[in-house]
Amino acid sequence: MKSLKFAVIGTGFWANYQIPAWFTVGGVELIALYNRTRARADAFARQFNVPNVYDSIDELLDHHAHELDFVDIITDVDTHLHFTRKAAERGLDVICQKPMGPSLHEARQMLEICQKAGTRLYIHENFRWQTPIRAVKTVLESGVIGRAFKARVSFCSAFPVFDNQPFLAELEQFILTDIGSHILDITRFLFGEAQSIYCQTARINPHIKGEDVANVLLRMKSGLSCYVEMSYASILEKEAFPQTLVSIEGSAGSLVLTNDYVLKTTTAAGTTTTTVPPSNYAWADPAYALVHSSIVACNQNLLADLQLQNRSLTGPAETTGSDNFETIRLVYAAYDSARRNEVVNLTN
Ligand code: 89V
Repeated sequence: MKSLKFAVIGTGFWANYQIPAWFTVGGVELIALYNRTRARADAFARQFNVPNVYDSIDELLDHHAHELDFVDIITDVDTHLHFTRKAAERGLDVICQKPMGPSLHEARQMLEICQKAGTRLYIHENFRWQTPIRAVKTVLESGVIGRAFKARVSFCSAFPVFDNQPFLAELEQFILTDIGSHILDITRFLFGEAQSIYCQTARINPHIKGEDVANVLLRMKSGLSCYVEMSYASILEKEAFPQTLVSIEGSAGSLVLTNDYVLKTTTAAGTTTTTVPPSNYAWADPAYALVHSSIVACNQNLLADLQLQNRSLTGPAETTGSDNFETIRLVYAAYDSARRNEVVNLTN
């Protein structure tokens, strides 16, 4: 199968890992880079041997849209609609970094623009692709713990995330967009769709603009009750960054994904313990190894869909634009609930 040609839009922190992850997956050719600051793009071009560099998206597309198959947008959330529109208008398929958009309205516009242009929109949402989360889903679907009725999905950390991503400290809406877009997607991946949501938020860190704590209670359509907690203000005995810890109780047992990728399954027969660590890649940052390894799995899934010649077929992609719209809908419903201090019904 011929390699698909793509351009990377945005050469910031995550491009350091998205690009090598594409090279690990293979089957793609990186033709061009865009960054608003050309010097940053030049540095990436030298590092990754990319032939064409631009600080104008229009110039990049004027020169290369005819040969490109897709673009990989790895920019700040406020520019996702802009770059999605630019690519879709040239008939290019789009992979866009999470969170999908800075509002539900802009996320919906991204969907509509790509649908109108007949191009495919995918969201690079990789937490559901983490090895431990796939293992939790396998145990859950085996039926060994019976019908799940209660769960907790937890991302609580004191990791200095603003050191690598200073723009996060400027977001008026921080942890629900940055982490909620991840772990609410894990919740949907494990338990399906939600019918109601209640959320409380707080800002503990005085040096940031947005909330750094959010506690969310979901009632899923299955009847399961799920507590989804996220914090970058949690000073705990064991720093778990960037792990998402999960506990699920069912009618025949329970499972716990705890620190250091330990997965315990308990039934009347007792408790079995396994470890489900991520793959390691030489290009990954050890502090982010779990996240960086999931970039490869996510890119592999999206590439398999992009390679489908028959565009009318429903491909294997899990985090399509329309699927991830349901995740971002939970993010902004959580803000709505916190603002009103009310339960928000999602099934209208
Ligand atoms: O992957 C991300 O969205 C990052 C992190 C999880 C590190 O906060 O912003």
